[in-house]
Order: sequence, then C-alpha cells, then structure tokens
Amino acid sequence: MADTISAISTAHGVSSLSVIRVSGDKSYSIAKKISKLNNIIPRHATLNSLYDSSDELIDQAIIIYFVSPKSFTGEDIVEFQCHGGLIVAQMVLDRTVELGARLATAGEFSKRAFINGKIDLTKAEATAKLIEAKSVSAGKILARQMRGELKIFVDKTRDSLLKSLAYSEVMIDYAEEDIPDDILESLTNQLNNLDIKLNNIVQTSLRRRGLIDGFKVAIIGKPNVGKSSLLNSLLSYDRAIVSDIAGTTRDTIEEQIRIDSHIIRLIDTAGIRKAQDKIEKIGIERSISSIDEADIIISIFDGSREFDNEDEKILSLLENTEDKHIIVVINKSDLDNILDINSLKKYNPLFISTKKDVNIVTDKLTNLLNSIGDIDDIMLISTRQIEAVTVARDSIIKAKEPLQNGELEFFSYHLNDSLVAISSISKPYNSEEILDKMFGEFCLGK
Ligand SMILES: Nc1nc2c(ncn2[C@@H]2O[C@H](COP(=O)(O)OP(=O)(O)OP(=O)(O)O)[C@@H](O)[C@H]2O)c(=O)[nH]1
Ligand SMILES: [Mg+2]
Repeated sequence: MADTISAISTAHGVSSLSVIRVSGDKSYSIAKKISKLNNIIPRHATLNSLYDSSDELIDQAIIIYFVSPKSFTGEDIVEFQCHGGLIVAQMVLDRTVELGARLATAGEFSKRAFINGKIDLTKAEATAKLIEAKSVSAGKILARQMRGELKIFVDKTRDSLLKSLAYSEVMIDYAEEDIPDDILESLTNQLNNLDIKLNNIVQTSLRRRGLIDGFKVAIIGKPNVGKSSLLNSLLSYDRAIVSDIAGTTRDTIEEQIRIDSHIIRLIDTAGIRKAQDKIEKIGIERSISSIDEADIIISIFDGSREFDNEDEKILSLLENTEDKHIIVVINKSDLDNILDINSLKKYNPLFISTKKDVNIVTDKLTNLLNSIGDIDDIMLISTRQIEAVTVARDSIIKAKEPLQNGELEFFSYHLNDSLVAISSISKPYNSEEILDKMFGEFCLGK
C-alpha cells in the first residue's frame, strides 16, 4: 500500500491562492481532521475553516475530495485551495504531515498516476512540459500529445514492427527455404518507410526544440556594429553598456524576452575579432560557443563602414553553421551606407537603425518563430523521446542487411531492439530506474 503524500502544487511566492494536494489512503481522514468536518461530499467545492494542532484557525479554504480511482493519481486525493503567500500554504502542508502524510518528491503525483494506469509516459511528459512551455505553439503541440497523438504513433510503429517480426519468426521455421521475393520486397519496403518516418520525426523535433525550452537567439558580429544597442532596444531598457570603443562587451549577456507569443533567450555577445587581451579572448570564445548553441543567429554588420576582414570572418562563421536560422542585419541606416553588401545579399539583409526601427527585427523574429511553431506533425518533446526514436531507427537500419542475406535470426534480433526502444516512449520495460529519473525532473506537487 502506497503511503500518503502531500505537496504545495502552486508556485512558491506571493500569490492570491495556493493549492495543497494530498494523495493516498489517508487523504480523506486528514481532510476531515484538519477541517473538523464529519463528511466531505466528493467532487464538491466545500468552503470550510482549517485548523492547526492547537485548534487554532489556519485559514478558510476550499476543499475538494476526489475518491479513488476517479482522480489524477487514481488514489484518494484531497485538494485545499487556501490563500496564497509564503505562510498559509506552508502551515496547511505542515498540518497534513502531522496528520500522517509525508512530503512528496518531485513528480511523485504523476509517477503514481502512471503506475496506477491513469496516464502513459507520453501524456505525463507533455503535462510536465506544458508547465514550462515557452510559446503558445508549444502549448498546442503539448495539448495534442496530452490527447494521445504520440501514443498513437508509437502504437502504430510497434504494430508495424511486430508484423515484420511475425513474418520473420514464421520464416525461421522454414529455414532451408529462401525467403520468397514478394515477402522480401514487402519487408524491405516496410523497413525503408519506417526508417524515413523516424528520421523525419527526429529531425523536425530537433529543429523545433526551442518551442518547448525557449529558442536561443544569439546576436553576433565584429566589435562596434551595434549588438548591445540592439539588445537594449529589443529589451526597451539599457541592459548592456554601449560605447564607441570597440570591445565594450566582454562577456555574453543573456536575457529572456517575449516576442509575440514566444518567450526567447536573447544573447548579446562580445565582438568577434583577433584579440590580444586575455579576457577579451575568453569572451570571444564564448561568442563562438553561442553560435553553436543558438537556434537563431542575428548577425549584425555596420552599414556605415567598408566591408573588411573582420566582417569576412563573421560571414565565414555564418556559412559554416548548419541547421540554424540566420537573420542578417545591416545597422546604422541613419548614416550613409558604404558597406558593399554583395556577399550578404543571399541572406536578404534587413536595413535598420537600432536607434529607431528595431521593430523590423521584431517583425522578422515573429514571422520566423511563428513559422517554426506552425507544425501539424508529431513532435518529440524530450531528450528521452528523441533518444528512444533514434535507437529504434538505428536498429531498423541494422536489421536491413541480415534481411537481404537471409539471416533471419539477426534480423529478428535487431527488430526486437527497435521494438523495445519505441515502446519505451509510452511504457518502459525496466521501469523503476527510468521512472525515477524521468519523474524526478518534474515540478514538486505535479
Ligand atoms: N549612428 C548610429 N550609431 C549606432 C547605431 N547603433 C549603435 N550605434 C553606435 O555604435 C557604437 C557601438 O555600439 P554597441 O552597441 O556598443 O556595439 P557592439 O556591437 O555591442 O560593440 P562591442 O560590444 O564592442 O562588440 C555606439 O557608439 C552606438 O551608439 C545606429 O543605429 N546608428
Ligand atoms: Mg557590445
């Protein structure tokens, strides 16, 4: 029998309401004792006082009782909606512990929901990510996953693998005979289709990771082009020091900012050039790392200066990036433009002045983020899911060769690996360790 757990499910801090959630066999008796009620009607909002161990009033709260199995965890659950702030919720939590509950660990409610068959892992993960989602598009994708979109995909892939495996097992029993051509062709086609499908889903998901975690947008360029000025204008306050001395920004500066319905991480970097100074060199190494880590790069050039070797270096960095969205900005449009933009033309540069029209950059970012977010396909939302599909695909690729050579035992072996990997997305085989790792990353009270 699982013990009874309790946690504050809402964010800690000053707020008008807080919710304390208790799950397990003792929930109902704890609720009756803390409220001094003899009976609480299930699924009704009951307004009542809550008392501490000395019978002193803690708060007036709404109490809602969900009877097992019709609850989030599948166990008896009681929720107390009390006043927010730092003190009241803690007092209610402490009282539930005095009355027999223990403090829940992170993700323990969701873990119980999974163990009791209320949700599968794809839904559990989608719920957890929804709490942290950084864009409305992400919210929509996660809502689809909560409704079972990914689970259906996993089940279909598994069915297809099982069918191939079944063919193979039958054929193994007739080992002396060659595999008939039509069956060989049909199995090969099936594997090729799965290979392409799984690869697509992994690639699409990797490119769109920022939808869930927040896109990283790095502002790069040689010194003095106006990177920090752009950061400040986008943030609408003077976050970074701006000066006409080249090399003003020494270290990367990261700030969160909302662009349309997306919360992104905007990073100002040190101007990239051949530096002598030790500290500046470290800053420039960080600028280069920011390029690697960014999903979107805003590369700035100074329109009021000739195109020089330092600009050339930036251009070569841009050309060596793979799978990144690049926005090229030519700054200082309030001055005469003498920059030769021939080599930048293919990037459709935006001409702006950070002093007056950064909305051009905001609009471009909005369009880009919306187009990345406009996705009807299935998306994998965690490293765990991406790794599982990658292993499933690798095993399919490994299965192709033994199939052609008629080595059906090896073929079955690899297909089985693929099956285990794909199934682990919704229900892992060796559960306990994976579950602890996964649910441990959830919020407390979830
Ligand atoms: N005329 C004009 N000057 C600008 C514009 N944007 C920035 N500047 C000036 O350009 C100089 C450099 O600006 P910063 O924003 O510090 O440039 P940076 O790219 O961050 O430079 P580092 O940190 O040294 O790499 C400052 O004197 C700014 O006032 C603009 O649109 N027009
Ligand atoms: Mg700067």
